[in-house]
Amino acid sequence: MIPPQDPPFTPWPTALAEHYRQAGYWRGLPFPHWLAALAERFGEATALVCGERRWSYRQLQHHADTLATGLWRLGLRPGQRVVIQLPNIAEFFALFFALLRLGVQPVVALPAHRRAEIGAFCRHAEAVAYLIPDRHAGFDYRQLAREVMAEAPSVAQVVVVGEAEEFTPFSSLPGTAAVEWPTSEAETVAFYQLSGGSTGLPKLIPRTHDDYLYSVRASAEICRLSPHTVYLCVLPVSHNFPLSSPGSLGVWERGGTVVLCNTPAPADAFALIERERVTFTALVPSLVSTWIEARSHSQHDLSSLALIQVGGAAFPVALAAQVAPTFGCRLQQVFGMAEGLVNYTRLDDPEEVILTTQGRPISADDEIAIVDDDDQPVAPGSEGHLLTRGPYTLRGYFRAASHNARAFTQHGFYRTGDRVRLTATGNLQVVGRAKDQINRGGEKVAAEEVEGHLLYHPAVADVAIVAMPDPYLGERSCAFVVPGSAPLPRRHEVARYLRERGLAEYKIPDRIEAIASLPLTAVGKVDKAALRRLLDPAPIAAATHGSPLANPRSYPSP
Ligand code: OOB
Repeated sequence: MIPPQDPPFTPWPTALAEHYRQAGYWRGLPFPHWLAALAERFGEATALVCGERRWSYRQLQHHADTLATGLWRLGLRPGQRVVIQLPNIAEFFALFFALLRLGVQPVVALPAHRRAEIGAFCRHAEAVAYLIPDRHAGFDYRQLAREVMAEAPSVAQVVVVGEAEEFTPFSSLPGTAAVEWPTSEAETVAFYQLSGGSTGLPKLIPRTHDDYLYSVRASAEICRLSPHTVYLCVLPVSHNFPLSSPGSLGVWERGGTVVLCNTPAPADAFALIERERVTFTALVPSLVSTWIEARSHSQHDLSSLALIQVGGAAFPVALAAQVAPTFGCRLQQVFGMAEGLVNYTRLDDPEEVILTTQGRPISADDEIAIVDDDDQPVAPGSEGHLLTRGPYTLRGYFRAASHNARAFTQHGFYRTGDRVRLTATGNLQVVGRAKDQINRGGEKVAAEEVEGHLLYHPAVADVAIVAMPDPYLGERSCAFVVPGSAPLPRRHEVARYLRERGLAEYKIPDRIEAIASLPLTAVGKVDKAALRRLLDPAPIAAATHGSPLANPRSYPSP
């Protein structure tokens, strides 16, 4: 049996949990049993395509089992946590399911994360191992692993897919020794998603077997997936959107095929769509722009595409309207969060709903409240803060008691930080955000985290980071800096400084502005709305570094 959970996991209240079971949402099925049932049911069908490799459902399960044996031999034990940071390659799933088989809880990082993020995840989760590629998109993850090990003493093992150097090669793991697998309880934590965050500290989102698999099953139903579905996974494989909404897991739930695309270039994605007769994919809005632009000079046959999902960031109506005509397929908007709640427009919704709203929740038991600053419900149709609770929305972050006190109401509603309105058709429209975050083409930047790093710079006396509108990414970030005694550093110097501190590239401010002092609100907080008003509305070009999409080294993520 798996040892008891860390007390900081906040379970659902007993009565609600019972209701979710009675309603058939939670089925008591842990991931390893789920995968075994799929292998039984869909056996020789193709589950996964990665380059020239094709794994059947049975092979996927076999890889997971043999790897679990190897991880056990390496000393991994149930209840431990492991940070996994892999790009869109088959080994991600083999290792993810192997860890779940062992009852070890993966913490799924994004390939773009660097020392500051990975070090913080490893320390916070007390991770015992770190699983990486050798190199990806020009970056050497083994060097990162050395730095992480130096600052996260719990990390005793590093497993490398590829050239391992001093670490454990992935290729040495598979074993056949019979190991008595532990039984995971379906209502316990299966793995941790990462929060987009709005504070300086990393936050881990516990996802249970029961709650996650419910969201996967219901999403696959809403999207009408079938054994004929061929899904192109082009967003980072571990992110909640391409993993479970319905994503790779939803495709497997229905016996379909997942095709992994490991580069952000539209030409590569188009070639895979043509070769594999892809029917379905998920994109962020900035990637939609890139694809539409690339489509005009591409000869690829994309006629197999039946559905494109778009989510992760605000999606302008004018852009949404171009999807169906350009790709000859249906559009679905998705408004979700790694914390749980996912909304979809439905496939048979009127065009107006699909183009202008972000849909409605998965579950009849997703409770939605739209409230004012005093937590009072707003008038129907008015804008307000979105609060939610339900059968797959977390009740508390991992080991974050004081943050949890603010992030949830006393009745267990999660404060999403999003501002929404409910339309007359019963759909949500995301109209803005109250959380102190920049949504940079779907990549979430917590302002406070970056401000915290910048305050260490000797020339920075004070700093505040705000979002500025961007025609391509939706938003970019601008740092207003109150210079200290030294002159204000130039943007590339700031970028170099933040890189040296180990911050992911997408968090580096796109623009730096000097300001004599930061404006304050009546209650003495930095007035970010006033700072946003100071920004030149003209799009900035020369001052910025490349977008994650234009830059082949990094990936867009929702
Ligand atoms: C998805 O998950 P996260 O955790 O990276 O980010 C969640 C946040 C939301 O709270 C919201 O602020 C923003 O991303 N967001 C959207 C949006 N979808 C997400 N803002 C406007 N319009 C949308 N359609 O991004 C995510 C997780 C599962 C499915 C889809 C997206």
